[in-house]
Amino acid sequence: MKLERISQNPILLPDPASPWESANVFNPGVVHHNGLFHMFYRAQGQDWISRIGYAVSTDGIHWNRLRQPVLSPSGHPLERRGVEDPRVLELDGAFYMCYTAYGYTQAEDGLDHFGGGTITPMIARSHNLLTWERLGPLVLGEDNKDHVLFPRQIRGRYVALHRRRPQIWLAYSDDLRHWNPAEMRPLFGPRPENGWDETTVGANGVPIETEHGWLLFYHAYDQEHVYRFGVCLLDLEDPSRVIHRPQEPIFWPEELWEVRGDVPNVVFSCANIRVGDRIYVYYGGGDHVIGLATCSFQECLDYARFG
Ligand code: BMA
Repeated sequence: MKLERISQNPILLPDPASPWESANVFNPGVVHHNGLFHMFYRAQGQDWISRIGYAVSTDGIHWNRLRQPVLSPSGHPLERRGVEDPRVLELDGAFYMCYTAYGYTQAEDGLDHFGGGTITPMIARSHNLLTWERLGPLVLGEDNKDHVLFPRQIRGRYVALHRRRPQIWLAYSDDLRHWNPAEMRPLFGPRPENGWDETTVGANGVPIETEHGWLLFYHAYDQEHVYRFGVCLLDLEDPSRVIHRPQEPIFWPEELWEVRGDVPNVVFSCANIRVGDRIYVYYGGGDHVIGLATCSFQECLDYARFG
């Protein structure tokens, strides 16, 4: 099974006339709600700080962008270098955005120190998709990202995936604000003998609920730092149980704008949404532009079960 690009071209490009999205637009999260596709994407402009932009579409391919970002760094040292990689979903009647805060470590002298970067998994909530309220971090004081919420409670609790290098981990919460570190568990890690997912793995978009389990898209890179996507199936009521994890990747960089770019050989996805009988996988190419690849829902599920 392999994802198919909807075209040989990206679907969203940087805007040279914009101060905040002139350099790169990439790694979007997408929700399909009331017949509209809402896209939240990471953007970088002249100051090289990441902000989250917003665009809306009726077909998921052609977009109308908002001129201002919907989320910018808060001013807190943990976000001073940017807000990145939004994964967005609807849950219990509200919208949630899992994003990565990129910051400076502040030393005792109170000054920012450029050398030490902090990477913090944050969660924000919205009721209108445009104004976002920060709920707080999933965990503090460690390099942790690629976090995403499951789209419903499981056994009465909120569940998130996150990445403690080099593995994907699970976390549990009763209120989406407090995530007890003592309950965090590894889900799966890289497969050292397996080439494409030998080094590090992380979750892509919100897992898709199916009758056979949670369909999880994930990314991995190898020792050459080439990013690829895979899929697997998790138990519906106990997502710490991997039902099946196929050996082969389903997508990798091939187009020039994926192989080159701001960072070479990167496809990086924060959205895999089911629309009817298809899955739309939105991704950043080369940390520079946004592409779309799709597959049949049924074919993908069969591959995740038996591939
Ligand atoms: C990851 C994240 C992504 C990025 C990828 C490839 O660590 O920073 O935003 O797309 O690296 O550079």
